[in-house]
Amino acid sequence: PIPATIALFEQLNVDDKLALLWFAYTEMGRSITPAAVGAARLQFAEGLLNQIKQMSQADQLQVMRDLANRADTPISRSYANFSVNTKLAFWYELGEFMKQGIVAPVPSGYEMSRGVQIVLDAIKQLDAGQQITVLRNTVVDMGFGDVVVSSS
Ligand code: 45D
Repeated sequence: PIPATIALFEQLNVDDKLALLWFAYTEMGRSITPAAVGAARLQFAEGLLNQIKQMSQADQLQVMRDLANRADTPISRSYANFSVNTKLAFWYELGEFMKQGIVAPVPSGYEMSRGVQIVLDAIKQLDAGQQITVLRNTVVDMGFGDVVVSSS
């Protein structure tokens, strides 16, 4: 079920990928404590996160689209150098920023597409460990450049 779920995710368009991450974060993020995500891990992502904080809302969204789209930008290149858990921690932190109003939110009336719903439902069927594996796989290939082979 894990490879199939990842394959479904890969078929989504960029905005649907962002939407899927967002709903996965809002629904599963509750069970992930910031302590588990680890301040130490976020240290590596801090420069990028601070840069994104300073941007206009339109640019913030563009950065996230570029990452999901694997566009060749300086930020996408920096992101590609993170370990997989730092990539997850980075997205988690962006989700927190969105909740706090520091990063542009998803519009309140936004409704997920059928494709997003299908992938979200597939993820919900998995156990917690499998869900994290799927999420790792969704974020690991984002950004631009060589994928760091590391499980840390
Ligand atoms: O207008 O280190 C749309 C542990 C279109 C422990 C949009 C772990 C319409 C060890 C695209 C919808 C295993 C716990 C707008 C780590 C529209 C460790 C915008 C794991 C505006 C790291 C959409 C951590 C946008 C885990 C902007 C599992 C969407 C972390 C943005 C999981 C979505 C984190 C964002 C997840 C989603 C974070 C920012 C799933 C963030 C998701």
